[in-house]
Amino acid sequence: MTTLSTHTFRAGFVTLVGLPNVGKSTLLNALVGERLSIITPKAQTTQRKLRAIYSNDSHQAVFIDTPGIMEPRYTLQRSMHEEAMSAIEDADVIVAVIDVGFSPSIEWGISFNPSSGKPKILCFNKCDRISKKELVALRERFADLGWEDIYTTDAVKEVGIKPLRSGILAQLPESAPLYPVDELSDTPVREFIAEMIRETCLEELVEEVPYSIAVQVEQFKERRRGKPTYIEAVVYVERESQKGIVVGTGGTMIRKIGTRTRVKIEKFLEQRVYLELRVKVLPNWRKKTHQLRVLGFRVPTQEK
Ligand SMILES: Nc1nc2c(ncn2[C@@H]2O[C@H](COP(=O)(O)OP(=O)(O)OP(=O)(O)O)[C@@H](O)[C@H]2O)c(=O)[nH]1
Ligand SMILES: [Mg+2]
Repeated sequence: MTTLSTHTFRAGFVTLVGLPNVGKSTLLNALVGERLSIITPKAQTTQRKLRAIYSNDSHQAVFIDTPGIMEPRYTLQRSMHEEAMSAIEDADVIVAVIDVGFSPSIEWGISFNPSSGKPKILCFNKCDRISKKELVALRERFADLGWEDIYTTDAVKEVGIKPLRSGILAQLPESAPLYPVDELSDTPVREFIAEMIRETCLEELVEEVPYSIAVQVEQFKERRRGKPTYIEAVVYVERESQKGIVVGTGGTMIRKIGTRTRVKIEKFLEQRVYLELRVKVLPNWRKKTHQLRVLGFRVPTQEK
């Protein structure tokens, strides 16, 4: 006798949202179990949406990482802001991420109230930064505001990830899988590589320079007979003086960025890589709609 399965599949988009630097990308990577989104100690690391897929035999969550919410001051920041807002619109489940050790983030959580009737989950991240007693008080404060689903995590040490993931999966709507169940992301490999280069730039450079950087991979050629994959990328900066800093005396800085990124790419692709980096000036690209379009960013609505 055959028994019909009564099992319903659940699938949907899960948007992680919050202020810059609260740990959204670290959480996304922990939730899917792969390092897909770049992470740095600097705010405004994530500039566009990134989808990362978690599937098991009954659920599929398509997690969307977003740029941190902020008051935008120039075209790139307006683009980033709209990316975050549109990801909230796309969501079936919204996860508001708070850095419990950072009071503006707590204040943001208190005022965050997406008007949609979508399921909302609150994540108290960086729980290692405050005491248990403070966490209990915070939980009471948010419960009083009507938050029912609250989870506590340390995304770096991957503490509390499993209960958070289960809580999210339980809120997904009934649906067939949205992506093939063995897929991890719909981002092309070239974009992952460009992001890894930008991550190293954010790690190695200081002040305004890392924020003036955009990266494009121009060539990605897999070669036969055990030869390393050939990757050529351009690191764009906004001014000639920044080019000098990124190249470094006698090319030392760009070589360091290249070597460090090559190690990351080789780990990610599980193959040997030859990475060629060039530095070019694209004057004030962050403030120019046309340049943002060319570099593949969302063009802010008012500037289309
Ligand atoms: N102590 C501690 N640090 C954390 C935790 N989660 C993330 N971090 C650190 O916080 C910093 C920012 O993490 P990201 O994941 O890049 O934060 P984000 O919210 O994606 O930041 P943006 O992309 O800039 O909006 C990094 O240095 C992380 O290692 C945590 O639970 N505890
Ligand atoms: Mg991020």
